[in-house]
Parts: sequence; structure tokens; C-alpha cells
Amino acid sequence: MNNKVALIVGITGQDGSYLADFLLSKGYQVHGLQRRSSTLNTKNIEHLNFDVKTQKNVHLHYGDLTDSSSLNKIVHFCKPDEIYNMGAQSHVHTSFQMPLFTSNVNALGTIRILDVIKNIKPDTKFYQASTSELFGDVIETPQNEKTPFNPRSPYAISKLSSFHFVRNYREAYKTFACNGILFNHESPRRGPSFVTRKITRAVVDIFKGNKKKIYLGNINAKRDWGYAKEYVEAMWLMLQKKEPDDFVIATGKNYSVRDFVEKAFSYVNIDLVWEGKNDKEKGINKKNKQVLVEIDPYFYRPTEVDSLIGDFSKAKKVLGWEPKVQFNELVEIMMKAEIDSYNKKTNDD
Ligand code: NAP
Ligand code: G4F
Repeated sequence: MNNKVALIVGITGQDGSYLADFLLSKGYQVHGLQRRSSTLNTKNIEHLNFDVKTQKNVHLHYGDLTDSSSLNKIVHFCKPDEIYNMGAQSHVHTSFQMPLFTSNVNALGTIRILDVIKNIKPDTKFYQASTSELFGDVIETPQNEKTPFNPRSPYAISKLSSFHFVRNYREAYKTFACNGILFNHESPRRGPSFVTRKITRAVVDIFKGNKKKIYLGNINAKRDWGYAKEYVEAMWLMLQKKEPDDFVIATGKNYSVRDFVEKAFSYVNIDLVWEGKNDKEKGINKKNKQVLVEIDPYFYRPTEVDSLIGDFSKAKKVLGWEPKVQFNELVEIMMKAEIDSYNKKTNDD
């Protein structure tokens, strides 16, 4: 046990929930900022047996990154030693449809927290969920902490703004603030509209006979995909160092969306062959010739990030962090969890 208090903004998301598990295992008192929602948004933290009456395990507070007064009140109440900002409109495709909202939450939201720290509890250490999307149309490969940024979406631009605000507060006010430049990381808790989870869900539905096919966008895009559960440790390690700094967290290997689709189908013993080109390309079941994958240009982005691959050598050297789960195992973890969850749901019904 330790006496430390952590506040996780965005505790209901993929990373926030794994971070809560991790910090609880380290003996932290964990507070979480939760958005008010008309339907339940606590699925990822239900296993923490959160009890509204006893406030056991995690202490949830309603608030929003667009509402300074709520941030103020929560920090005043729980006086955190560490704040982790996982909160964001984190979907790149959606950011093209909602650029102002995305900037308000992601860019201004980060400044709101930094300002609360500066004004209320300046010794609070701050972690900012920065992103490989900053590299965008990449200028060098692989990307490291010194690679110039070249963002390609409203999401990436909003995150670039928060990246620089973190640095500015660090230099101007000596705030202990770090940017974790994390490459894509996935898990069974990944939101269903991100491509990996969309694929694993659809493959299980197709395998079980509940769906005919999946529609995807750019299947040639490449990402450096890691396992979210082990990336949250890197966030914590950054805040345990003597000096604040920025770190790339990645696996150092990349694969295409097409690779992910093939691997997910192969988990349920379906081999795909590809026919056609561009929008007309189709993924076909080699055995029975059924079309299982089609392209829908709706999922294309006005400006795409074609290929990302990270160099995590600084994190390895300074934090002693390196990834263990590689691409094949990641797909297996996600597919297994998807099938288990499908079977559980069917048994419960
Ligand atoms: P996620 O699953 O989308 O979670 C985002 C969290 O932010 C959710 O808890 C969400 O609440 C909350 N949120 C959204 N708008 C908010 C607002 N206005 N005020 C307060 N909270 C708000 O994202 P993730 O994959 O866990 O990623 C965590 C962070 O890392 C995000 O900032 C993301 O941009 C960044 N990042 C992610 C990756 C990745 O590959 N996963 C890589 C690099 C950086 P609801 O549950 O109510 O929606
Ligand atoms: O899963 P995605 O939506 O993730 P993306 O855009 O890489 O962003 C994620 O990772 C970032 C880190 O680099 C985070 F900062 C961000 O918050 C988020 O977590 O898309 C991955 C790739 C893209 O190239 C997209 O064009 O998959 C391609 N894709 C192809 N078909 C699709 C689809 N993406 C989605 N979401 N849905 C499709 O049907």
C-alpha cells in the first residue's frame, strides 16, 4: 500500500480502466472523472465492484473536460498527487465531423487541467495522453521523440496543441507534466468503432452466423499496434522519474488493417483471399467463396495517416519499459475475449 492519490480523467475508456486496475494494484487511492451519460458508460470499470454507497475501490466524480468548474472542484476535493488525462474525443474519423468539439475537449480540456494544477495544487504530477497521430504524414521512419510532427486530422491538431501546452507549463511554471506519445494500443476493452475491435466483433458475429460481412475503409493503412494493458505501466513510470519528460511508447513493428483482418479470420479457421482493386476489393472465404469483407468509402478519411511505426528506445533506456505482447498474440487475446463474451451473452439470454 502507499498513501498516494491519483485522479484519472477518462476512467471509463480503454486506457483509463486499465490504469485504474494498475494503480489500485499499487495501492493508490483512485479517483475518476466520469461524464454524465443517459446510458451506462461504466462497462470497463464494472469489474472494480464500484459501490456507490461505500465509494469502495474507486471514487467516481461527475465532471467534464469542457467544464472548468467541475475540474476545479474535483481537484480541490481529492488533492491528487498524480493526474492522468485519458479524456478525449479520441476517434480520428469523427474529428473531421466535429472539429470544434474535438478541439474543445482535447486541446482546451488539457489547458483547463494544467491551469487547475497551477492554481490549486502545483506539486501534482500530470500525464498527458499524447499520440503517434502527431507524426501524421511521417517525415521519418521509425518515429521517435525528435521526429518532426506533421498532423493530418482535427484530432491530431488538437492533440498537438495539448502536447505543446504540456511543454509550456513545464517550462513556464515548472509543472511536472509529461507527454506519453503512444502508438495505437488495443485490447478487448477497445471501443467498438476503432478498427481492431470492429473487426474482432464482426468476425465472431460472422463465424456464429449472425452477420454476413464487414464493411471497412482503407485496409492498407499500417499501424504499430500494442497491448493497452501493458502500455498503462509506461504512463505511471513516466510520473515516477525525477524530471518530467516526453516518451514514445510503441512496439517497433507495424502491420496493415488487412493483416489484422486476415489474422482475426484465421483464428476461427477461415482463410481469406482478396479479389478486385481499391473500392471494389473484396475479402472472400477461400473454402465456400462467400464475400466476407467489402470496402465502404464512408470509412475513408479526408486525409489519411498511411503508416506509423515507433522507436521506443528512449522508454526502454530511461523507464526500463518494453512491450511483451506482439501483433499475433494481441489478435489472439482480442479474439478469445470476443468469443468468450459472445458465449457468455448467449448463455445469459
Ligand atoms: P477512449 O476509450 O475513447 O476513452 C476516452 C475517455 O475520455 C472515455 O472515458 C470518455 O468518456 C472520456 N471523455 C470523452 N470526452 C470527455 C469529456 N468531454 N470530458 C471528460 N471525459 C471525456 O480512449 P482510449 O483508447 O482509452 O485512449 C485514452 C487516451 O489516449 C485518449 O486521450 C486518446 O486520445 C489517447 N490515445 C489513445 C491511443 C490508443 O491507441 N488507444 C493512442 C494514443 C493516444 P465516455 O466513456 O463517457 O465516452
Ligand atoms: O482504429 P482507428 O480508428 O485508429 P487511428 O485512426 O489510428 O487512431 C487511434 O490511434 C491513435 C494513435 O495513433 C490514437 F491517438 C487515436 O485516439 C485512436 O485511438 O483506425 C486505424 C486505421 C486507420 O488508418 C483507418 O483509416 O484503420 C483504418 N480503417 C479502415 N477501415 C478504419 C476502418 N478505421 C475505423 N475506425 N473503421 C473502419 O472501418
